[in-house]
Amino acid sequence: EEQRAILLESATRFPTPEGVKLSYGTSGFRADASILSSTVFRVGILAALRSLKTQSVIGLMITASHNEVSDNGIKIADPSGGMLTQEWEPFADTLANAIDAQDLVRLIVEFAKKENIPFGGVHSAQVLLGRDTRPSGESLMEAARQGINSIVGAVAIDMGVLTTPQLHWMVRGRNKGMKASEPDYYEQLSNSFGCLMDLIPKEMAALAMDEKLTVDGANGVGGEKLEELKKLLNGLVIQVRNDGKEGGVLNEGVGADYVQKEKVVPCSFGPNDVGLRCASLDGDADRLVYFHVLSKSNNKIDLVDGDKILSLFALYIKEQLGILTKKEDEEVNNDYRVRLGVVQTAYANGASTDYLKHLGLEVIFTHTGVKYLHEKAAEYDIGIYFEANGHGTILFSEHFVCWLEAKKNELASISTDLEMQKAALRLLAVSNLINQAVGDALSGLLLVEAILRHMGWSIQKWSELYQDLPSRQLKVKVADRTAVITANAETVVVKPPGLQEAINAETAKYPQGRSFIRPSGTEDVIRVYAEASTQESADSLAKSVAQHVD
Ligand code: NG1
Ligand code: ZN
Repeated sequence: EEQRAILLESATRFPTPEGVKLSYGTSGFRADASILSSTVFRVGILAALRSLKTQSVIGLMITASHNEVSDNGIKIADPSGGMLTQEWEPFADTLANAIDAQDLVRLIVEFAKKENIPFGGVHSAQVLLGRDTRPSGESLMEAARQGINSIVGAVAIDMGVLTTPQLHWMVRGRNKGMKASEPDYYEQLSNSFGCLMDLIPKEMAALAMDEKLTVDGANGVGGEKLEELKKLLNGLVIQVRNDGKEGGVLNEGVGADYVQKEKVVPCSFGPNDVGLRCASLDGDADRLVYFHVLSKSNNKIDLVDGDKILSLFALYIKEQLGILTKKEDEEVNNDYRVRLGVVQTAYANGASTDYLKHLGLEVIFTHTGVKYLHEKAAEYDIGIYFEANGHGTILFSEHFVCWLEAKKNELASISTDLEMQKAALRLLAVSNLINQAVGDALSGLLLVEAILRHMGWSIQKWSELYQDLPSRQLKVKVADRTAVITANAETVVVKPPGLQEAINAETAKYPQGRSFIRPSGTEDVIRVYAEASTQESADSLAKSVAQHVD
């Protein structure tokens, strides 16, 4: 009863704006920041309930990632550090759209009963809060805090401005009983990066490599965090541009989303940067792409996207696994077959998929949205996933990490094969470096840098792993995007009838043609993707498919 009264009292302070219906999409709730406080307040309540239910630390991140600065959003990190369980998403929608305070309290009490959530302050709940650099973040943080505090026994811990992956990393770490403060994050990343650098083969270490990396911080949180991290790094010189301190606007003409979609240089990069190795982060630093400027005469770039980062990682991991599990050393017991899986979506460039399959790797496709990729990758000993837009990571199963630890010790005591020992150490260092909770531009960037050094490759050489097929993405505004239903990881339209046949007929007209459509999970549009042997054909294929959607 006391709980009910507190909830009712606080909820009346956060009325919902008229006529707004929100849904917890693949990236939580996102909208113009001005209409979000009641939603954020309610998600605060939900996070506290989730913490009570799981008896673990839960995370709340206030960000709208690569969207414009006037937008904001909120998403929940589950105890593992991953996204909120899909089973709770419908309830998130229900809560966000409750019409008034009474309705809200009724729904919460009902849900708590159904889920057996222990109310009444006997148990405690802990929610970690983080936000990106958006100006609206501060007041939304307060709304979230009030939501959390309206559940008896729940505590909100404000971690301030963070990247999305830092917050997820902290949630995961705390629940594993590890040290998981922001300095701990920098320490773990820089130490494991240092390990990888120390393990670079002598002949490669001797090569004169360009130590300098120039990073576009999207005028967001990633730039300032990278400034912290870089103080702890040896052998890598990082220059951050678009750090948000020189008056640039978040995500405006900058950032990974812009660079990947427009394939041009971001602001404050230009003709003088020809040949430099450059990277671009998105607004909350969970996406990473690389690029280099092609010529002094225009702003075109050679984009090295998520697919190519994935390919670089896959190549390196496969190489190290190959060394570790080779049969030559009689004394070493090699009965364990390591399962390595690579996860992509339909947006992966066809050339990348061909390349990965050619390496002999198992490539699996899932729906768009990192929660799907993450879930799939977690089924492997080592699961590598990336979206073409640069969101991804490498997951190591606990079982495999234990095996690696044991292997490392076994090798140190009996084997004379130094190379095998090094391979084990490298894989362990990668598992510590790369964020196990969610895709992380900062940890991804350090791994790319270490691998390029290991291979002795320039960005140009890396980019030549394969040649991207020309592609085009369009979006079509429709009255009802749910009218389109797809199957086979969104590559085939099953409804409305006849549409897939029309797409097939168009696609057949182009050499190496491939095209699919799907309803967006984050915007009110149908997305069209097309690939073909030339840019003109890709453009024209996308256009004609879009006409069938209209
Ligand atoms: P939707 O709007 O469902 O296409 C977009 C991205 C996803 C993912 C989510 C979450 C594309 C084509 N889609 O999803 O990859 O990043 O946003 O932010 O890039
Ligand atoms: Zn993001």
